[in-house]
Amino acid sequence: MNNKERIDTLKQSIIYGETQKALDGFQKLLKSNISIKQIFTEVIAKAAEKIGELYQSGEFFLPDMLIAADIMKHIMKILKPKLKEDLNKKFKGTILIGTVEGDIHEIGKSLVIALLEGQGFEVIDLGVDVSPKVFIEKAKEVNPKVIGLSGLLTMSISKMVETVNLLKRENLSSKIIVGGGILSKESCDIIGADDYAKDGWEGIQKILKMMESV
Ligand code: B12
Repeated sequence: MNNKERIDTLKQSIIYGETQKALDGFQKLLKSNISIKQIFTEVIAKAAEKIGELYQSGEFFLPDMLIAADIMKHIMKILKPKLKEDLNKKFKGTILIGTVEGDIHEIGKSLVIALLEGQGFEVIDLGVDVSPKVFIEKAKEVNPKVIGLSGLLTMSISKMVETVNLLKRENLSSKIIVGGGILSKESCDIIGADDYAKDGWEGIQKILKMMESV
């Protein structure tokens, strides 16, 4: 197998959720003369892009996306320290993300994080049940370009309102995006966030645009 075939095989096994095959293929690529940067740009970023397209076109469903995102997360864990130097050179900015206070749903947030990391963003995950105070303290400390609030419960909307109000009071330059099953454009307007994403892929597209405008 030549390098191009190795890259294509790994990409396909990530996209189609063949976990063991993907992890084996990744280890083989690490031992080859293919650079870490190439693995990142030609495998991970391309696979993330393709998964998003398949999901948007209705060929992929959530479980397909979740399995693929999990494989990418595994690979990124090993790749990230090796990539650090390259990533720092073309640093796109930090994203702070968490599920708001009172809400412990984390699957959607983890998926968004895996997709963002697959694209080479630096993501700080505050976890779940994150109080407005913790969002504000961390935002002041790291000055993220984008802050992502996740929430799946109806009551999470009022927590988002509270968090966004406090963040705005701090006059931070960060853009705020909200996401999670119950949200809509209308609730986003009520919350006062800059934008809303209905799913992870739309979130990535919107965050990319936000990054350009900050
Ligand atoms: C799994 C689940 C749980 C699990 C969570 C496990 C975990 N570790 O996350 C458990 C069992 C713990 C749970 C608990 C509860 N749950 Co629950 N849960 C669900 C369920 C079935 C799936 C949620 C899910 O993971 N979806 C898949 C992910 C991928 O979708 P997603 O989160 O929407 O994320 C996508 C987008 O929204 C977006 N996105 C999400 N976050 C973000 C953030 C940003 C920044 C961006 C850009 C995008 C983005 O991208 C993601 C990927 O595409 C839903 C029903 C449903 N079908 O949604 C109910 C649901 C959300 N739960 C519900 C409820 C009521 C509860 C409980 C109160 C139940 C109870 N009585 O104990 C508790 C609440 C606990 C708490 N305090 O949070 C209700 C909420 C109703 C409401 N409107 O308030 C739902 C809708 C079920 C229902 N129909 O009644 N739950």
